[in-house]
Amino acid sequence: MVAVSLKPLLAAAAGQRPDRRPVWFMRQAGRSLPEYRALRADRGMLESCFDPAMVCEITLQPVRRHDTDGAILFSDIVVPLKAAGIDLDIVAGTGPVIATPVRTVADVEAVNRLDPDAVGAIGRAVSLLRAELDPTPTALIGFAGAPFTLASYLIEGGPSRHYAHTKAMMYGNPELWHALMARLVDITVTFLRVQLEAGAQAIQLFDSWAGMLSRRDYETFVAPHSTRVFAEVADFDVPRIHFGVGTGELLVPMAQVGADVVGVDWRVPLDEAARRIGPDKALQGNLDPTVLFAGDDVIAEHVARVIADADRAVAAGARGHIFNLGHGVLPDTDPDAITRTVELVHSA
Ligand code: 1CP
Repeated sequence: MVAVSLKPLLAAAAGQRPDRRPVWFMRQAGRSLPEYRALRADRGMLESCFDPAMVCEITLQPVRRHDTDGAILFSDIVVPLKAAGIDLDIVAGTGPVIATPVRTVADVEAVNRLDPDAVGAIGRAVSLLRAELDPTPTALIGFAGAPFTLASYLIEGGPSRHYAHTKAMMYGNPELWHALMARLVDITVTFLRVQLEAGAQAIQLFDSWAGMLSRRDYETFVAPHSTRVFAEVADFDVPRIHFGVGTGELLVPMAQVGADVVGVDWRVPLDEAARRIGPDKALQGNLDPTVLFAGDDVIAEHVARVIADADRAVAAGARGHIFNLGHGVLPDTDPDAITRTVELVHSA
């Protein structure tokens, strides 16, 4: 029997040495691409997220253009909340906006379970994508927002700087906090399972704003819930990636909630991240997204440094490296800078 070799991203996550270093970019699908802006010109964001053909096409755009090893499903972390009946919109230039912020017992009790059929369109998009991607080296990554980051949008009502209402509930009414988090775990697990059952080959749980918390608060108010998310999808044999911004102080507990791959932002060099996390986790990251604005020579220098840091991390026991940015592609990024970055990573 001929051994079927894993796609590079899956191989790196599994501790094998793929023939090319896998690379993809958070927010690679979206406003940095003129073909995305053209397609979205007359279609709302949420409307697009529930249209399987649109999701498939937008997910594939950056893969075709940049030859990335990961295709991140085009969706949003608030899509399962919308499908569970929460009145919200994704507003251009702002992000998710919740009609009635969730702050009281009655508000929390109104957060319902997610019926898998309500995200059936996302499952159908995943199936379409698998058919397109199976002959290629690119793996399909499904995702969800982690309970804390979802809670922050629900409680604040939208993007926030200080997370004052979120932390006020966490500290002031821990019982209500944990009740809300438990409901968000259920929604997140359903959303991820729909993607996994349809064929997602890896999943990423975005706890984008967890870096606002101290380690102690993370361990008390967040870790048990994120642990349950990973545990309830553990029957699928796919790499589980976990990422947040500004989480240098949280790398240890975030690595312990059940991820195989830890995403690291640009603040902590990957060899230092590996030292903190310990062996046997793969690392993902961590080029500063603003470097893509600094010209080819600077990009080459920073890509080489990230790769050298990653190689030291692997030599010290990290399971593998998936190249990515330390956070999402900024909307004004020149798409050619992204393409050149992929070429640099693949030729390193
Ligand atoms: O390539 C991709 O990554 C596209 C798919 C994708 C993903 C993985 C989108 C499309 N959103 C997300 C996840 C997401 N959404 C996160 C986690 C990743 C991260 O930290 O960046 C978060 C925090 C959100 C919430 C959100 N949705 C924001 C951020 C608001 C804030 O608090 O600063 C925004 C701006 C959105 C809207 C959105 N989501 C996605 C796109 C392409 C857009 C822009 C919508 C548009 O085109 O008008």
